[in-house]
Order: sequence, then C-alpha cells, then structure tokens
Amino acid sequence: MTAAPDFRVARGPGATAWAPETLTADPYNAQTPAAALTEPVTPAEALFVRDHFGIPPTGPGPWRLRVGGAVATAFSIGHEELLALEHRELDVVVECAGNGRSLMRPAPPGVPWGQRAVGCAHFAGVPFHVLADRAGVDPEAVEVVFTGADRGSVRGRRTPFERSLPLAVARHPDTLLATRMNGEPLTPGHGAPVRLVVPGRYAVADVKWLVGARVVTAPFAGVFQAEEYLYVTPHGTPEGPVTTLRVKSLITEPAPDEDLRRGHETLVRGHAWSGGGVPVHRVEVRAEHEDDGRDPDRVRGWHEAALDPPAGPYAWRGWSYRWTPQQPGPYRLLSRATDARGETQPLRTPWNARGYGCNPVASVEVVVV
Ligand SMILES: Nc1nc2c(c(=O)[nH]1)N[C@H]1C(S)=C(S)[C@@H](COP(=O)(O)O)O[C@H]1N2
Ligand SMILES: [Mo]
Repeated sequence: MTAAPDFRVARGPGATAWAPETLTADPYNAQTPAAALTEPVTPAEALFVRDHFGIPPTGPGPWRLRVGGAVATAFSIGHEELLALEHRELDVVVECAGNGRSLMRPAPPGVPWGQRAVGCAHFAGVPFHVLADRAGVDPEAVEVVFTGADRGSVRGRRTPFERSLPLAVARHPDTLLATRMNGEPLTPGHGAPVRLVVPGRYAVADVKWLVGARVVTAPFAGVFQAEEYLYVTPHGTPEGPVTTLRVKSLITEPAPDEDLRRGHETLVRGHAWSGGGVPVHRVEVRAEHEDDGRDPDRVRGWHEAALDPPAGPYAWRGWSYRWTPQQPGPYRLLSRATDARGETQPLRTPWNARGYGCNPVASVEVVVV
C-alpha cells in the first residue's frame, strides 16, 4: 500500500504547515492540498485561496468598517470595538462556486479548479444584524452591499470587490463579521482583519478584507453581482446568481492510485455537505471494478456509509465505509450524498457556461493487488 503523500511540514511542537497548491500566481489562486482535506477542520494555512485582485494593505490598526446607506445613523466601527462585541462560533464549509470546473467538458472559462477549492473552518464573528440594528435600517431597504478593501480592473472598469445579500440573509443571526478562524485571528490571505461569512452559500458571498456595509433600496448591480457568478445555460441565457451550496461529497481516503490488497478491509472516508443549513442525511458508496463497465446509468450496488455526528448545520459531515475488495485490478470508488430535502448528487457532471456548482458523485481510482 502506498502512503498518501505527506504535505505536512513540522513547525514547532504539534504544529503543521500545509502548502496550498498554486493554480495561478497573480492573482493568487490555490487549492487545498489533498492531505489536509482528511482533517475535519481545514487548517488555515492549507485552505484554498481565491483572490480577484490580491491582498490589500489593511492591518487591524487603521481598519474601520463603515455601515451606511439607507440607515437612520451611519457610523464606523474599529477593530478593538468589534472584538469587544459578543461573538458567535460556527463550523462552516467554504467552497468556491467554481470548484470542480476542470471536470466539465468542454472546459468553461475561469480558474481551472479541481475538486479542492473547498474546506471547512471554525469561524468566530459578530452577527452583522447587531451593527444593522445599531444603524437603524430604513423600511424600504432591500439589500446590503458588502465592500472589500481590494480593487482592480474588470473589463476596463475599476471596481472594488463588492457583493450584496438580500436584507433577510444579511440580518440572519448566522451571517457573521468573522474576526477569527480556527481559534486564531484571520490570516491576511483569508481576509484579515475582518471578513463576511455567510454559511450555506458559495464562498463568493464571504467578502474578505471587509471595509463597508451599505444598505440599499434597489437591487445591487455591481460586476461581481450582476455580471459574474451567474449560472448561464449552455445557450448563454443567465439563470440567476450562484447562492446556495449544492449537495456534494468528497473522498479523502484512500488516496488516488493507492495500492490496496485483495481481501483486506479498507476504510473509505470523506466529507459531505449541502447548502442553506440543510443537513446531509445519507452518503452511499459504490466500488466499481473495471470489468463492470463505466456507463454511469448502469451504476448499481450503492452501499450505505456510516455518518459521523454532525458538527453543526453548516459544517461538512464525516462519513466512512468499510470495504473489502474481492478482485484484483483497477477500481473506481464513488460517493454520493443526499441531503434532508432529498437533493442528491447527479451521476453525470452538470454543465453550465461559466462552470459553477459542479457537484457530480465523487470518485477516486485505486488499484487492488
Ligand atoms: N474582498 C474579496 N473577497 C472575496 C474574494 C475576493 O477576491 N476579494 N473572493 C471570493 C471568492 S470567489 C471566494 S471562493 C472566497 C475564497 O475565500 P478564501 O480565499 O478565504 O478561501 O472569497 C471570496 N471573497
Ligand atoms: Mo469563488
């Protein structure tokens, strides 16, 4: 049996450092290393990074968040004052809407993510509604626009990274102004000193380096809201913004191309998650031998995996299945998650023109000797 490659680098007692795998250098886009995905909580230094413009110079000292727009009293708040407010802690799946795009054929434009633009982190933050209530939201307000300190050019127009949320989502008690991740202050790459975390949604909602929250009375039409991050049909028709995470699973063990032994029990493990706070109800596993044929419509023999206890409504859920391969040769292991609403992962890779929300059954190829 070949061991999974070890990306851990010792850094003091008990500490590990995991290097994300760079896909593009400028702006920096990097995937979570496979070895780090076996962890229930993804280490901060390993979590994938998705930047449009790069890290802006915002330290905690001069940082302020302006809350304004259609409110009774606009104000700004500094870092110390925000830290003093009551924090809420949540384990949250962070997944890029483009995760899995490179599986789609033909390849849609965009960062060619494999299946590792994802992780699950433990966030602590102040619910945004606390600041909204302090400002006093106007009755005719419909959305809140969240602004990052980073800016750059998109098709010749300079813009900050800005995204809006419907007022009810912005005011949901689980929508957080996160100051900490995995028990430590946020790192610069993940939005220090403060980022938005909107549990259950694709991570494009989680504005990093947050400096502004503007209440608006008409739907926001910024580039990252109205032009980018839309589902677009194969015929080019926009179908609306990416919002809720689609149900999905990941196989973390065995590692791809691992050699397994015939007649020996192997633990197949992974994570599964869905969006909108809907829990994963079921994960099924199938071991498909090369001789079985690979037409996904003929795939039968799904077996119930055991689910770990849930770590909260927005965390991914660990699952495992004990498998004893009976034949030598190449196998493909598949996992399929179903959530409490009955949404299940499709067998075939869904396709859309921008390559978002790719959630087919997970698969890994292994060899039995
Ligand atoms: N200010 C700002 N926030 C941002 C982005 C960005 O480029 N700038 N990228 C978004 C996208 S598309 C994703 S997937 C997540 C990635 O978060 P991470 O880099 O901490 O993993 O941040 C989101 N928030
Ligand atoms: Mo993203």
